[in-house]
Amino acid sequence: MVNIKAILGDITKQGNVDAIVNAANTSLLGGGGVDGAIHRAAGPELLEECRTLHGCKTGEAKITGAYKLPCVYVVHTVGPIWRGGNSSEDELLKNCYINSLLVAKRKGIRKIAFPSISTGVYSFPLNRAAEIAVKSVCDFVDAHPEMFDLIEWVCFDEETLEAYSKQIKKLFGESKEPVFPDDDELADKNRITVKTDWWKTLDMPEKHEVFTFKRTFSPEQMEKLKKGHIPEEMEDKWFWYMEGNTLYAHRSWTGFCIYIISFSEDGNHTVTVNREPSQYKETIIEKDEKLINNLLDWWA
Ligand code: AR6
Repeated sequence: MVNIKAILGDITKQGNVDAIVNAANTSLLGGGGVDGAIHRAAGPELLEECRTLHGCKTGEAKITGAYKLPCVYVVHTVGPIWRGGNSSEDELLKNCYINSLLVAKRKGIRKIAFPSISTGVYSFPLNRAAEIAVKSVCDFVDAHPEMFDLIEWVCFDEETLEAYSKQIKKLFGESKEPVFPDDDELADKNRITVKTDWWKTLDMPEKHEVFTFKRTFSPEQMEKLKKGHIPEEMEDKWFWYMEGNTLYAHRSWTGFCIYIISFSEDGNHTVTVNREPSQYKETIIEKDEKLINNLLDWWA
């Protein structure tokens, strides 16, 4: 399932995606805003390649290499200039997103980052642009659910982040802790398949405990566990993911994996408890066992 999110940042610094999208102009020969930043970071070869494309119409998209940028491709799309709303601006903005995704798809791109197209120099009202952007991407993803792993907006300021986050929450719902929604459909929408290379796990400290506990899981519960979970805010929240039959449970953004649970087919599972030495003084196995069972009730 695709992970759709908005983050605060500079799109030229995104190394976790295969492609970034440029909010260009019809000449494709560079400009200000995010376009200028992308050309500066990519180096002059990007302009060289853009010259061979002979421009791009509003709402359409073309693709180039990324040169010195940390990703592989740049998709160039041309957003509409805001002229009051009666000049097909909405439709053209929607086309930017759809055509960018189609062009990316043809190159086998699975992770892509967008800027907030048209809301800078081109003056498209921010909330309206965010609504169209997120809706267009969601419709595309609904029609092609297996095509992308990550589609994100890299927002340059808080106001833009807020606008896109609001729309994403509206369409995808907000994942809540510690009670997972009863409604299965909503619960599934909030789940993304967590990838193990999204963060760094620190080496296990010398002091750690190991114990076993008994519990059985239905195949459906196992499937849910296998998807993993990342809360929207990472600070002081649980997140987990599975690799093979082993579940890694982290809390917050620290690199320490607190519980490593190796599931065994005979129902006797092994837990390794991993304390971050400065935060946890001692391990009381009964307490850990209780907590793990509570967490598994919630996660499975
Ligand atoms: N990373 C992410 N977002 C950025 C960055 C960055 N490094 N820099 C700016 N933004 P704009 P448009 C944000 O004006 O409205 C150019 O001259 C910015 O804060 O770049 O589609 C082109 O050549 C805003 O939220 O694009 C065209 O002539 C968003 O990116 C024209 O501007 C879009 O702002 C296109 O105008």
